[in-house]
Amino acid sequence: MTKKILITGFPTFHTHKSNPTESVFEYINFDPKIFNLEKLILPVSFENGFSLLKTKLSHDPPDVLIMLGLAASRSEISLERVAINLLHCDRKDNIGKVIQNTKIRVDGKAAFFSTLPLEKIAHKLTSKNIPFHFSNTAGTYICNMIFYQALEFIEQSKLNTLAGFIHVPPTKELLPTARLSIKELGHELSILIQPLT
Ligand code: PCA
Repeated sequence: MTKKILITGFPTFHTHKSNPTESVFEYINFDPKIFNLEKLILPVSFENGFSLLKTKLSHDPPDVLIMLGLAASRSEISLERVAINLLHCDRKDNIGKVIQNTKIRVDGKAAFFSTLPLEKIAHKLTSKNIPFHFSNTAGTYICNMIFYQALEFIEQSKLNTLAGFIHVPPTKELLPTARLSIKELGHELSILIQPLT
């Protein structure tokens, strides 16, 4: 059976003029005989950020869920290891809301670990000389929130979906001094997903 991979991204937020995770899908190469790739754009919203993804996971769970987000201050792919039960940011979401010192789920677990095979992915990226690092924090803003909510939902619903979060660096379209164009980022992500198929 062909595997289903769902990749999520976000639109522009904060002061950034674009978000590579909104458009990079067009540059990810894959063989549709081996796996199906679907994309879903999630709102940058504390209140509604997870609802679309929750509906998708409830009705049509993929084999693999890769959540992408922009980490504007990083220069390479970050393999996120852990989502924590905390929201704390000065930055508004796209609705204008700020949340600080607040748990995502009052009585929830402190954290969830990514269930993607990160070591396998790291090995593949290394073999292709693609720079990356392991990250122990996806921040305390929307990306961490979606990461936490998705892993909690998958665990509670006993889904077989492997899921994790990948932060991507800004691309040249966003920051002229950036290392990568959106097309090159698409190439790096095409390599990253190979071990998941
Ligand atoms: N990055 C933000 C939210 C949307 C995005 O692409 C984050 O790291 O939380």
